[in-house]
Amino acid sequence: VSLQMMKHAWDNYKRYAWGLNELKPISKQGHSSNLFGNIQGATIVDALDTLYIMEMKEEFKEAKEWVEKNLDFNVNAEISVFEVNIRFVGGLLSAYYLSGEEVFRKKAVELGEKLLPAFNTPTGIPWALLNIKSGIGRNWPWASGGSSILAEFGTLHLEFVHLSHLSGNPVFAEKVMNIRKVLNRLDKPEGLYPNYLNPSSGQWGQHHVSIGGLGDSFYEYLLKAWLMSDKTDEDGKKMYYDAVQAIETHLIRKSSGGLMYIAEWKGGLLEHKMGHLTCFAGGMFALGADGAPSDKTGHHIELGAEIARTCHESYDRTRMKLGPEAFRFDGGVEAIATRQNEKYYILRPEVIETYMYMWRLTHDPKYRDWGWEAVEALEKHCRVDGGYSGIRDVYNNHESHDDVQQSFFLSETLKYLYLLFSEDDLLPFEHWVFNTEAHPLPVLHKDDGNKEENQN
Ligand code: DMJ
Repeated sequence: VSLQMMKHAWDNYKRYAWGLNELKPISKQGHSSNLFGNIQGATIVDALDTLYIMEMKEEFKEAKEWVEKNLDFNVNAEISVFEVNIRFVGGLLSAYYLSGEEVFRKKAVELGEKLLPAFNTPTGIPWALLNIKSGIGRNWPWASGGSSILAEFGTLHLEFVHLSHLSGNPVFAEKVMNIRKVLNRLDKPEGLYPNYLNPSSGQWGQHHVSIGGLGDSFYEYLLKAWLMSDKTDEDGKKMYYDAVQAIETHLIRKSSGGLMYIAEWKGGLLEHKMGHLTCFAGGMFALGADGAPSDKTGHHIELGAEIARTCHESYDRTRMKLGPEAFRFDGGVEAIATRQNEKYYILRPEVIETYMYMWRLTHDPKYRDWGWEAVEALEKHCRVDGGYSGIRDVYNNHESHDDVQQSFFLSETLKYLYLLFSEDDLLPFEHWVFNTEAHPLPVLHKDDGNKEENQN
């Protein structure tokens, strides 16, 4: 089924928005996001590995030809360093490792080089935004006193380690190792990492802590850096398990109805809200269970299972059986969105991602059942003639479509669904880690002298 869904999403993108970043499935035209400046083709690059894994050979070939002829980084554009890294660098790296086609390696390294000026700050903590022609960087104007964002500068590590591995140039890995060094020098309030860090002063901005938006994939990349290093990156390992300990003590709570959730922390006060983005943490806890210190393996699996259950409830308690952007545990509600501007669903993957990890790591059939419920809901409410669209209010009787087919729907949501219903030996966890946009990167085995090795 996910293959049919991929075909529908891809064919319509091809028909109405080919070469542009994303598809508007209702108006049947292209959608350009300023996150990628005027770099084009986000959906193509994000979808490459999904096409490959699903054995959509014709489509993969067309996509590869587009990359060869048209993917161009010599543009005067201000881009989001994080978004371009996870979608474009990540997508190209995976396409290279899966297919062995040199063009993807070349483009990934070329783009990596374009991103390097972002690190030209007093501390080496990179800017959020970068003009890839002039090399001038800056931060989001809304981010606490000129700060960089934890989930942005903390989500470069996997890709940059691979860029060094593939190019033979150590500079990429050095840049991300320095980020670790800066973080390790700083005092952390209650052992937690604030979402904001000033790249000039090297001091924390506002003390907001979140395992959802602004924080999320920083934690994910600590764990995955350790796994990707064939469990040699002891620093990454320690930082991850220490952070989880602090998260458990200060952020994880249980509602009176018995649902475990991860709250947000603002200068010591809890906001009893959990984002759809936070739901990825169920899969992360389960993935990290095996290496958990002092016999805590079962406990980390249990954390994953509880978060999966809560996120499933957030879907089940809506009219459309698709989860809201954020849900609350206060004012008499549990796992329900109460604010109108938190009721949307934009084809995000995190809940299905967690089902996939829980399935692989426990084989409890309920995770496939839950994934199937999501498939049915997507088909019923998000599928339209011209592709798949997000929904403005998942509690409503009638769909109001937002008219965007996000590129991560092809790279993540559909890939994780496909993996959920595949055998465990398709991209086995011993050999692959997924970047935060679901692009698989090979584990760099200790005895792995051969750069060209293809672990497919
Ligand atoms: C994706 O780009 C990535 O999963 C990122 O980590 C968070 N936001 C979207 C999906 O929701």
